[in-house]
Amino acid sequence: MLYPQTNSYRSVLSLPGLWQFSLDIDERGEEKRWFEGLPSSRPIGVPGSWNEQYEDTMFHNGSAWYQTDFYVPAEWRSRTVRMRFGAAGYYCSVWLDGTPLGNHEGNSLPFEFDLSRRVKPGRKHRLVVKINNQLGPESIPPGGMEHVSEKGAAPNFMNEAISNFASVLPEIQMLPLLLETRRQYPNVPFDFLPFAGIHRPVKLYATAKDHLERFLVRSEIKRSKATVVCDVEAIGRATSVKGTLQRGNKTFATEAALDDGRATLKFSVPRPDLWHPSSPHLYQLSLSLLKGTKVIDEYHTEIGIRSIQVTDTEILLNGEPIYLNGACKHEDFPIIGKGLCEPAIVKDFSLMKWMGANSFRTSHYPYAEEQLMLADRMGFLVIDEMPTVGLGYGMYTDSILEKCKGILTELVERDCNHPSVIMWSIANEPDPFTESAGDFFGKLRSHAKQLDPSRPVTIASVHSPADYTFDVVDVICVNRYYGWYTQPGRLDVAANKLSDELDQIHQKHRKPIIVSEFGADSIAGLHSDPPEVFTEEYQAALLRAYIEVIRSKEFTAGEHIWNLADFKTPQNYTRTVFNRKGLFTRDRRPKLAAHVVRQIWQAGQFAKSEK
Ligand code: GCB
Repeated sequence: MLYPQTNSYRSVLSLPGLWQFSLDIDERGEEKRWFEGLPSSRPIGVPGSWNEQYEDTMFHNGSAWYQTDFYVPAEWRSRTVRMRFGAAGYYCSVWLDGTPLGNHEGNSLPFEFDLSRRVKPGRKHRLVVKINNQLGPESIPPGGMEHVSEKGAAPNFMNEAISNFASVLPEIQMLPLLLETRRQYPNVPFDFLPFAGIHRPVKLYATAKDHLERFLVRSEIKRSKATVVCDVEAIGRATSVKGTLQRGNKTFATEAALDDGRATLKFSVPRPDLWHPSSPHLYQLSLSLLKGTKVIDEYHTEIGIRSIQVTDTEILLNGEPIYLNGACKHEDFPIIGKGLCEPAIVKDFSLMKWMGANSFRTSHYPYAEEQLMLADRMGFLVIDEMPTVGLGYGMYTDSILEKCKGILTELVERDCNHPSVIMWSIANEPDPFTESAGDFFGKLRSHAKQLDPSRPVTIASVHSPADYTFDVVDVICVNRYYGWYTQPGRLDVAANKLSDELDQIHQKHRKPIIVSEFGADSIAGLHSDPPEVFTEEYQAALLRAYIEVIRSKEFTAGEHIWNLADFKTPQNYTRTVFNRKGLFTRDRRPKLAAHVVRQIWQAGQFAKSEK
């Protein structure tokens, strides 16, 4: 599924704006045939999550309906026309002119429908979308377990989690308590608001009947020469495909015949300008699809030439060690929630540059494609994460594995042409204590390798060295909160614990380690001397202490602070409306920690930053 674009052979019609919206409080919308048209409605902004647009939608847990009307241009007659949702969910059902188009499950990846036989120039079309955000024990991510366990249909995985933690880590007194408090509203086993709605643009696009369907790009670099390989798939009766790769005044061209709709283009690029965060060189790739000598479709994109490898202590980018410094993010902005807003993305990226960051993780789900486009251009290394957060506790079944494989396939297909994406993260903090975890994630890792042998695989883990998933990954990512959830106020003890644990993990597994989350909440404007928890000073001191420890190890490959900005969470008594571990407030004003970390990153303090 290619990202829609307008060029001489393709056109895109986007449907942003004020749609009509109605909550389906008693879940009778379908019975009342709302798919034919909403009887009453109020306006809602699309794209955007529904949560913060009205007071009564913030915690709405159930169905809601959207409606809009559109016309297609006259030139679209006898073209292939598709409707693509960048992301909407969690469960989404779509009707066009009162009849079903299809369904989709999941909140963060695109899906599309073929409308070629359904739309006609000159006719007004009505699009109706029903979204249900009730997560369950089989949704990815899971949720709503309280409701399920009442019916006895699934184990109460929170209780299981608590006893698992207690048996493996008896010293961590706080964790069971914390998990207990995560009986939160909405009741989800993760720490961000499960935003719902049509989060990303809905676009109609038209192509020729015979068209380019997808292409995968990879590069092989040997000495001072690169070979860029592009596997192309086309639909219809085209005969060949031509490609050009261009940067500055250098252009490389090649052509291949299609065999059963497939062709492989190979570009030889001597002395390539390699992509790197400090010099994110991009090449313009243009593909033309031909029937005989006639061009019938075209697609233009940017690619980067770079390689990524892993040793037992380092990540190598273009053969040189690279150290990741940055922050994890969320798709979370005031009012728009998870909704796509390009200015907000630009703002975050500019803040990350201001700090001297070179990377981030898409915690805890795939971000909008526009974020990756910007990462390619601005030079950020991205750990691209699946929406598999809060997994475990009775979920390691064949059917959930198949679902996860499907999600991973969609993710790799969507993102694998981005040079910024250097690693796949196949989960955040799954329950890792049973062999079934090792088996489940082992299979998911093999699937990732089948889809894309060129990138390392990781899992962001929160648990102790007794973690089955450490065997499965290429790079170990650990999320650690000593000095916050445990040893509060004791940064000296916390630093020692972190240091000892990192040594132990590396000794046992001999893989590079990224500390993929660490941080402390701070309420902007709250100060103390000596630093106490929740103050800006404590947050800054904790981050400094961690960075010093992490950089003192020769086997660490990165540090990702939790989080770039404060973000909205479900309600529970450990959160004051937001998770406040942001370097910036939710409206992106810097806290003391942002200045302190910026100084460390910009000034290249501590050994590793010189890498
Ligand atoms: C974690 C989770 C993240 C939470 C964070 C916290 O380990 O991965 O989703 O928000 O801790 O602040 O507790």
